[in-house]
Amino acid sequence: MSVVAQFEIQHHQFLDPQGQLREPAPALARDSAELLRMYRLMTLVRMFDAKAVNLQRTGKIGTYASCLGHEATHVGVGAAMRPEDVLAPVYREFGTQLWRGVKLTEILIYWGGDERGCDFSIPRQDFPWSIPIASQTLHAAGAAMAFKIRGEARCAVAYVGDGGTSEGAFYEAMNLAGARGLPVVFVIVNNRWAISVPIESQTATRTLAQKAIAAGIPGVQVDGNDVIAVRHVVSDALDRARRGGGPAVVETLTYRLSDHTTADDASRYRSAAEVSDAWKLEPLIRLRGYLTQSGAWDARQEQELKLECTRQIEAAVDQYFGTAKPSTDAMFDSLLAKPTRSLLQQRDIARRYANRHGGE
Ligand SMILES: Cc1ncc(C[n+]2csc(CCOP(=O)(O)OP(=O)(O)O)c2C)c(N)n1
Ligand SMILES: [Mg+2]
Repeated sequence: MSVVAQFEIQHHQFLDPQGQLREPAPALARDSAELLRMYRLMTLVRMFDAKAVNLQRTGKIGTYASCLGHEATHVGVGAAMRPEDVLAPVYREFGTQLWRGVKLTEILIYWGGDERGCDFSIPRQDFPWSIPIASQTLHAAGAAMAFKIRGEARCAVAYVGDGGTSEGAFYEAMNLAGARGLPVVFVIVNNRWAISVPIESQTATRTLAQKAIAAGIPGVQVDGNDVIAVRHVVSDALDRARRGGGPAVVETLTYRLSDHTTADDASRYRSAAEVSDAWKLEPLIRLRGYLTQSGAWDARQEQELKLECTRQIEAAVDQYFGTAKPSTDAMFDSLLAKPTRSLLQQRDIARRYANRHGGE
């Protein structure tokens, strides 16, 4: 007998839950200007998320998927990417999108049920939100294949949830990326739950990162509530991919502090004790603690930031309320470059229906 393959999965954390820095830490840990930029966006994400839940509760938007607790992962990944890269999100990752230039109003328009919310003014080449879980990993692998064929120094980043890693599409995307050495990074957001299915029932694997090994690509795990670690590890993976070193999988360990969506009641399947334990690890307190201890942040700045975020959010909500409704054509026109005959027939039926009902 001989051993023909062995592997190990590394776990990275620099900021512990108390906001203490573990050494050796990357240079980013001393760059307060950049850390503050990330902290500001994480705070905006947290506050906008709460507003979006309230807008759903008052009937102003449709079902909404909160990202409460995921802020460090989402902002860390956004900050690691370059503008020319391409993001293939699922449905929670607007923190990454905001870093890349998507507008708060566009996010509200999308969750208000309007396709135009996916037509981001910036970044034009990012993929829209994806509700079918894991399908976006294939889109990202396809985009990465195009970059490689064209000789462009760009990368694709695909998000996938812990639940999404059980889908065939995820394995197919990793396999293609590995076989062709594509410049794509798959970020698995392991928030421990796939609606009501806990990670323990989802898979028997010890880590989700090790799923990469079967595709011949490196997998690494990171504390997803530590924005320094997320950004550092994803930057490394992207740099390698950009230099022709091939794909990577990064598993970020975090927790979904909210319900799955506004249509869910998580208290029916998980304990209050588990959730309150998870709050002790959440990402904002941790980064704020570190910034405060290093003298880069204080209570007055915190208060001003919250006021500024409130102003920004209110302006975005006003703009959303002031956006004219789409015509019924919009949902058909954004589907295919060359609509099929049956799609055109459906568009006509919708037009007649809208005319009869005064555009409602
Ligand atoms: C292909 C597909 N199957 C089933 C669903 C229904 N569904 C919506 S969310 C979800 C769970 C996803 O969990 P996870 O991948 O962990 O992502 P999270 O919601 O935790 O971010 C499922 C099964 C879906 N959207 N798409
Ligand atoms: Mg999940």
